[in-house]
Amino acid sequence: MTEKDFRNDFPVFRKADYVYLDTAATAQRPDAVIQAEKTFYEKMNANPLRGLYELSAEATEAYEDARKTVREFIGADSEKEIIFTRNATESLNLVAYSYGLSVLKPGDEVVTTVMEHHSNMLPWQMAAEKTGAKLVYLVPDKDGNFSDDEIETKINKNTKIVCITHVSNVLGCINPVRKIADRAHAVGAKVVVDGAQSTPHMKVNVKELGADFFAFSGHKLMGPFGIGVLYGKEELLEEMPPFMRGGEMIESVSLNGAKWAELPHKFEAGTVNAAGAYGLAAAIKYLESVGFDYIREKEDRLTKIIFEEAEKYPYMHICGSDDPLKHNGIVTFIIDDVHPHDIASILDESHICIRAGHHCAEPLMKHLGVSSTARASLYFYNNEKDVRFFMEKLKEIRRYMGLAE
Ligand code: C6P
Repeated sequence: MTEKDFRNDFPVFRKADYVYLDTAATAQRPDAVIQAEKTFYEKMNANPLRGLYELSAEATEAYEDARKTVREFIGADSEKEIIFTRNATESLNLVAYSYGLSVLKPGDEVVTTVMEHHSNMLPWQMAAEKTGAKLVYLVPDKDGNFSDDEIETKINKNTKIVCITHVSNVLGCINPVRKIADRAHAVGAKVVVDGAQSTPHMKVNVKELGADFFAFSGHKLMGPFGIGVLYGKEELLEEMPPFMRGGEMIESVSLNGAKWAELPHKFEAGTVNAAGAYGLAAAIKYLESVGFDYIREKEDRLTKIIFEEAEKYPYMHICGSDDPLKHNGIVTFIIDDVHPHDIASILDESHICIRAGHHCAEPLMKHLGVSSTARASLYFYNNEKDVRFFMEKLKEIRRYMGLAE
């Protein structure tokens, strides 16, 4: 595939030649997204869904058009199934509070995995604690795979909800969501998918995945901060009580109660982030113009280079699969005798941005037998120069720390 240089679309890369390897935390924003948010505030700024004047109608139209773009992006049936939230975390909390607390009873089981981000674990711990349901964890092997036996045994007639990340933010593995969803549906359970790390990198179709709920954040796919999405099947959302209560989520209110607004507004209490939604739609259009084939090919090629270089460096140990093509552009690693925070700080001196710590996945760290790790995560705007420079600097770190090379 021909190498395209998208870096020029990003103001941050025009400012300085950052080696930005932290897209799994948040992506850089292209001009198209920054400009879209600016355009919203310059040309259509008014409180949407409320005003009876033209400007407010324009803001409403921009907001609802963005919902349509999101619906098409993830292959949902109806705009009623697309709820705008602040981020994936809020989307997952919405499901746990609204659906989880309504359906779970003592003795029921919620199945999740040891590799979940805290955002798809803590809401379920809360729901289990409040309802007397039990949390059951699927345990992956070192590559991040779940055995058939693990899936068949732990997802059983007691299971009411299965919550799984589509792509791990640490191991980079793509989980077999469809297979797990089929098993969950066979026992009558619903499936909640955390798509925070998949939507920026691959074409997602919520129906093909078998997701009953699917959550993601705008900022990880180059959209603005503060806008996220929850997809939910219409029939489930219809039955669920609101998560938050206040303005715009009602049809009528009396001193004794209220009648909720139609979907999706029932779940969007208060003034909505219309500029964020407009920016998110611009991000989706930009992402689609880059193309998922290009993104996959580029990330795989660059990940392979990191793995080849790591082979020559005995002090570096990569978590997860030995196959670079199973990492979805995420390379989490440790270097013998060097704390991951030192790795990140030393690389920062060369304008290389990586993340270090537990990546909001402490139980997974424990499972891997480490307390923290360093992580480089790639996107299509990275290039061969980035990854070669990163590996060159990485190999100097032990010497820098006064350790044997
Ligand atoms: N992971 C990372 O560096 P929010 O913060 O709501 O936008 O996304 C939460 C979230 C949920 N699920 C997964 C799989 C994630 O990776 C994240 C965010 C970032 O890995 C920040 S901790």
